[in-house]
Amino acid sequence: SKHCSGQDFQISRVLVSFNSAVTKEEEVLLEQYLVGWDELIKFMEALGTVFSFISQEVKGKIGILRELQSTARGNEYYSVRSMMDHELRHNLVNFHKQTNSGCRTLLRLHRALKWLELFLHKLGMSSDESNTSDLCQEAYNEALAPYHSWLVRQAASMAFLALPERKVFFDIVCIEHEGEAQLVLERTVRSIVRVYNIMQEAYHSRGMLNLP
Ligand code: 1PX
Repeated sequence: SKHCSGQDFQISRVLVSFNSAVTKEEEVLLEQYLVGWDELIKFMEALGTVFSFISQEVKGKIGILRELQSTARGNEYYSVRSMMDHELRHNLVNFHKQTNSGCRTLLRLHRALKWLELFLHKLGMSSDESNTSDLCQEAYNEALAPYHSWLVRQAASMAFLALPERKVFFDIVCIEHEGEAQLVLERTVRSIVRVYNIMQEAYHSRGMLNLP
């Protein structure tokens, strides 16, 4: 459709951004990673107002990280590992209570990326009879629900019911023919998995997977 040639959301841009976030040395570049999230926000905004509480939440997290990048020590926020080591070295990471550290903020986006990986994978494998709300809910239950409060879980489940059906979805992400959906989605999933695994290891090796 027409919007796919313009500035709107394209699933391929997500793939390109997350791919370019990973260097030869297996570093994740923070700025490129956030550009990937910018692309995802465009998509959420195309889905309509029901999802704006979710995109506002993501924008808030991105805003905190960009703010940190713009400070005097901003160069320390070049890659995920340089950010972690900088914040740990200067005791900026609180393991007992919630703060606005880069590490705990990025961890929220990191967990959400697991949801996206599962959802896109399920969508790629889905058939005509599949229901996007169900796929979304299943992925959410696996990846994100364990970290969310009861109230947030209820709100999320309500939002999922407003998701468009598969065909509309493929149109929004600019997949023209259903036949290419699986291929495009699997390539996107692979780029997400690559970034996710590197970050998971970085959080794990520093004992930071459960930051409040
Ligand atoms: C084909 C492309 C699909 C693009 C989808 C875009 C990705 C959306 C990812 C949404 C992730 C949202 C949550 C991220 C942060 C978070 O977990 N925040 C919670 C904890 O924060 P705190 O600072 O208090 O520790 C916060 O409590 C959560 C707030 C509201 C989020 C509610 C549910 C998220 C649902 C998951 C995705 C639904 C997107 C539907 C679009 C297909």
